[in-house]
Amino acid sequence: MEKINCEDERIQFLGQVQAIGFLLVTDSSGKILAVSDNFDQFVQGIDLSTIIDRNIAELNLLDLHGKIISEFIHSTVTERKSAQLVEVADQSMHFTLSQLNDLYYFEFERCTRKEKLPLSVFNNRMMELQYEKEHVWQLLSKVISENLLVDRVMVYQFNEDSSGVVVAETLLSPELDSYLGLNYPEFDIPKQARELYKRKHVRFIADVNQTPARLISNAQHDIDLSTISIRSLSPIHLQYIRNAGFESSISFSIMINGKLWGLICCQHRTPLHIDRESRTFALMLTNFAANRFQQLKDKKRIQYLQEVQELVLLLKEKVLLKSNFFPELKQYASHLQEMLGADGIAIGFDDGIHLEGTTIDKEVLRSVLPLLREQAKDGLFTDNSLSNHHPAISAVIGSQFQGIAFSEIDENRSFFIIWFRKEILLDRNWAGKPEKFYELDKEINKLKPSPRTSFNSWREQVSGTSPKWTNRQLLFIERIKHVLREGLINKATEIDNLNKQLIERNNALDTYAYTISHDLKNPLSAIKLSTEFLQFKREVKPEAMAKMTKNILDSVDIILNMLDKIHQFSKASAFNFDVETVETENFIQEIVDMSKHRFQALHVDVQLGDLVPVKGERTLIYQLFLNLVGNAIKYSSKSPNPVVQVSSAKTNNGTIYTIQDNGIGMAEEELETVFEIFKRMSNSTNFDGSGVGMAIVKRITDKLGIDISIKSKLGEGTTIRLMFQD
Ligand code: BLA
Repeated sequence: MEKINCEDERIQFLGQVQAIGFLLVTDSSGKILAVSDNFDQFVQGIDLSTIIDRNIAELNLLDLHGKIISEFIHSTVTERKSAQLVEVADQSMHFTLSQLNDLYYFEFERCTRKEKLPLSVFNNRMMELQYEKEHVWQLLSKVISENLLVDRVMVYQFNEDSSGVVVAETLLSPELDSYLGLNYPEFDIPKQARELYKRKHVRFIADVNQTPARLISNAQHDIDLSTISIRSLSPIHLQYIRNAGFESSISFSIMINGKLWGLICCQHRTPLHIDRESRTFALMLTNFAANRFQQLKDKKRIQYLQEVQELVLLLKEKVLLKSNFFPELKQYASHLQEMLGADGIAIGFDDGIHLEGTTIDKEVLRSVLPLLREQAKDGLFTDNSLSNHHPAISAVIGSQFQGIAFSEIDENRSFFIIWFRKEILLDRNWAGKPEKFYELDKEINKLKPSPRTSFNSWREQVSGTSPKWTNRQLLFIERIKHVLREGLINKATEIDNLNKQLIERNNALDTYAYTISHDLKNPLSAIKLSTEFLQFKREVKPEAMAKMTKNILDSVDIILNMLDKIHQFSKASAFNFDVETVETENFIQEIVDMSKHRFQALHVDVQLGDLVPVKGERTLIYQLFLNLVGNAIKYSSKSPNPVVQVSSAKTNNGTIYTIQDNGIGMAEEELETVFEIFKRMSNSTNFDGSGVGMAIVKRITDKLGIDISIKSKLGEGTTIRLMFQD
């Protein structure tokens, strides 16, 4: 037989209001479309059967307020509400005019309160709530209990599966059983009711046994009573209240961040019509408490985030800076475990696995790793009921662990963290066995749900789960993953940098190694030339003698200087050269003379312009010019009118040197390879050389950060430009 579900009941279209008031519904012109059939009990002298289709103004009952009503109807604002106390046939009533879609609702409700609530009461209650640090809900239930004087006030929190649990309670009568900690199934407050309660924040029933008034209507559609305070509640729910042993109830929505977080549920054993003003007061207190609760929650969240931040800083400082951080990270395993409220933790890195707390053993862990990876999305997999959701994983690691959080930090390094949570057997106490009963509705021949009759505590053992990972904890996992991943990447760049340094150092070593074999040749050949000269000439004029010996001694100095640098370099683990201002003037002439001798190029016209001092390391700068000026002289020595020009100038951001010759030049297509070692230009075969000089030049300019550019034309000459930084 067909079953009707709880959530199918159209609770706002049932067309009934409570007998504590009456309702008129009009269209925008004031024409009455519906009236509750108890109208004539409140207003005498008007025949109920004549009301429909008349204009509400004709009823005269609204004389006093006609102006307000017509203003209301003709204003352009939608969704308005106004409430005030009015006298209807000598009765004090709360009158509310509201609009929903195209309909206007004139709602009258008896006023039961004798005197107005003093503002000071409200203020004091708010202050109390504002100072509460821990038990906001308990305090709220007490405050509401004192003000509404109902037998039971409960704070009911929705669980994630929409079942709910009583988290705070105040009982006025000690003989009532406490419901604190009891769970209620999802269908006690079905979906459509929860949806409605998001929009309308108070509902109540003054007497579950009072016959409701029915709406008489000729409207096209059922009238939507969503926003009507005196709406009579669902008959199924009224039966529920009766079954629980109560005759009246009232509830308020607890809204947090736009979500229905829970309800304040009040029950009373006898009929009780709580006045509209008291309801509004209780709702305001509820909203106030919700804000306070949110505030405290935010505070705790910030506190947690601070703790996370502290741990992150600690990891960065103590772990990630270490060259091998796995051993250091191990020290923080228990900290990481605690922050997540886990029973055990496993940290894997390369082939190592570190375990702490209660975990599975390493071999089992290795075998389950592929399964975890399979489930992970963006390197994350969490669950709190493995045997139910992932039996294959549960089979490997065993049913004692139901909770797992797997975070893959770097798959290549097999770097991961796994948190474990043990199963906990929960006693879940229900207010009555959470079962729906169905009875046959003969009229429609369908099975209708009906509320349970026993609310005696019923204990359920919940197995196969461990506590859920909260959003905050998931955030923590993400944060740690991010930090460690970043650390790992930095580590990689650090190693990269180290490699670069090593290469640089090798380059520098190379430079000096080439120098030994190459550049020592210059001063050595100068010595050789001078000595040969002295050998040949029996009688040497004192000036010539002085010049020759000076040449020899200078060359020896250069050689000694170079050897000294090489020695220093091989001694020092890090080759840090001194940058100083180098007076090129002091040695360029010397280089010119030496090169002319060496390349038998005395005829080359070397024109030296301004020689501005530059910044760099002495020996390297010397070698740089030795090679460049030497080349210019060598490769122009066989040209018809060889001219070499060396000049310099200061610019805005450095010093520019130009070394220009009109020698053999280089083919454009060969320019690209000019800096390669042992590379000789095809037109240079008639010249002495090894193909090392320009490679050295390049290394020196790289090392000292000098910009070098070459312009050359085959048969016309070469211009080299050096840009020294200040
Ligand atoms: C509504 N059910 C409600 C409401 C509460 C509860 C508070 C809101 C209406 C009100 O304020 O009375 C349930 N009351 C509780 C709970 C506690 C309490 C959980 O005191 C404990 C703290 N109810 C059933 C079944 C159905 C059902 C089987 O048991 C469905 C077939 C329906 N409950 C039901 C419906 C409403 C409801 C339809 C909406 C009532 C309405 O607004 O018209």
